[in-house]
Order: sequence, then C-alpha cells, then structure tokens
Amino acid sequence: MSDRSPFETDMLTLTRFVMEKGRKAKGTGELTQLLNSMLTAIKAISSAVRKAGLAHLYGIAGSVNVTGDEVKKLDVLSNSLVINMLQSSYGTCVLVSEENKDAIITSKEKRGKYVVCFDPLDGSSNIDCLASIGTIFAIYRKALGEFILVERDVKIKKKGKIYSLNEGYAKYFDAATSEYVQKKKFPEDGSAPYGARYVGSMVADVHRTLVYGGIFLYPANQKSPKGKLRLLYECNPVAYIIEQAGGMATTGTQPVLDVKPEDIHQRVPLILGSPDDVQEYLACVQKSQAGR
Ligand code: P6P
Repeated sequence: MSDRSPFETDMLTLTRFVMEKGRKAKGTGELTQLLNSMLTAIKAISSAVRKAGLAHLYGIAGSVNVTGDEVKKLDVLSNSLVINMLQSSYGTCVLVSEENKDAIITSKEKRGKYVVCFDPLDGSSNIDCLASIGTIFAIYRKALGEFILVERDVKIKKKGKIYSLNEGYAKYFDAATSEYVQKKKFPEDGSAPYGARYVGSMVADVHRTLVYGGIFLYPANQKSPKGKLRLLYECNPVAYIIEQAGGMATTGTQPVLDVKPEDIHQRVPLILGSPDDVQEYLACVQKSQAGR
C-alpha cells in the first residue's frame, strides 16, 4: 500500500471525478464548483465528527429544529458549514436545510442556478454512540427540479434478505406493516426468515439496502400519521438513487417521486429497496385496504 497521499498520485478522488465529468460535459463549471464546495463541507463535517469527543462537540446544542428533533452541537456546526460552503460556491439560489424553518435565499451577488436541499447530519440521534451518520443532499436545477446523478451503474438486488424498520413502534403499526413484518419473521413458504437491521440513521440504512438488497421502511403509524421522514431533503434524494439502481421507493400509495410538495418540511411515509420486497409489502397494503 503506497504511503503517498492521494494528492501525490493519480488516484481518482471524488473531487477529480467531478472535475473530469464536468470538463467532459463542457458546461459552465457551476455544478462542478457547487459539488466540490459540498464535498469540502462534508470533509470538514467528517473531520469534526471524528474529533467530536475531544472537541466537546457531543451533547445537545440546547434547541430543537423545525421538525421537533433535538439539535446536537455537531448538527449546528454541520449546518453552518454546508450553508457557508454552498453560498460561497456562487452556484446556489435557494437552500433548504432540515435545521432551518425557512428556505435560505442566497444573496444576489453570490446567486447561481441551483436549489440545494439537505440534511446536514442525518442520524444525529446516533452521534453519541458513534453509529453511522451522514449528510444527505439533493440538487435541483432552478425551474427543472431534477436530481443530478453523481454515481453510475449501481444496481440493487431484485430481492434481498434484510428488512429494516423500527420495531419498537410495533404497537403503532398499521395492519399492512404488521402483516409484512410477520411474513419476514415467519415465512409461509418455509424459507429462511429475513435478517433484521436498523441503525436509526436513514443514510446508513438506505445505503446498506442499496448495497445488500432488501427493504427499508419508515411507514406512517399511529405515532407518526404522515411518517417521520421529510420529502424534499430525505425521501426524494434516496428514492431517486434507489429507482436509478432498479429498486422501488413508495409512500405505500404512490411512488415517492410522484408526490407534489406542499410544504418545504413535508413528511411522507417511505418504503424502499429491492423491487420484489417492496412489491410484497404493497401486496400487504392492498390486502389490508380490501379488508381481507
Ligand atoms: P426513529 C434520524 O433522526 C432520522 O431522521 C433518520 O435518519 C432515521 O431513519 C429516523 O430519523 C429514525 O427515527 O423514530 O426510528 O428513531
């Protein structure tokens, strides 16, 4: 293993990949600059998370965000890092952050053509126990509203062997979810039961689902009648990636990506993963709705 840093070699870093693709696209370079600014913010967040224990960055920042989640010090730091880096990229016009009640409008002199919606530190409830956490972001070009694919050729398995949801809320589950979980634990065809995995950081649970296959569920339940996850900066980004990889992402009644946003912090139920697994869940929904 070379002891030289990536900067001394021609190792393809993500920064270099973005610049290579940007050059080939022969565009204005605005998206390249925006992506590299985002990457710099994420590297700074990653560094802060690694040093959090030493830098006393653990613990609650003493406030709650717009959707009622306790805000941790690293949340506050991560949010300001992303906002500052994105606005200084001269590529954004509007920012939507999980940590800010209102959309953030970029000043005229720094304004560009992209809207960026992000959760600066997803999974923050797991910060203190060092579980996987991460930054989720979606880039919408002003007036087109499309995601920019930044990773090619990733494909999800047609069917997996893992189901992922918070079973602590079993008492709140609707009939379809209860039936589906029962099928995973006690398969009627005598096949092996599914494994259960739940990190509690969507970014980690969805990434594992993409890589290993299976299904992630944060459905509506009696505790969260509309689901918990936010459409613009949690559900849409991961739904797009999963669909691009050949998977499915649904609210239980419609594809996530077909939902017309009504509020920047709107919540929707989210069920996503391998197509055969999501279809099996939808069959439980249809059965429940038919009252069978
Ligand atoms: P629960 C993290 O706080 C988060 O927003 C998502 O990353 C995660 O999937 C979900 O909430 C976990 O919620 O209710 O299971 O603790």
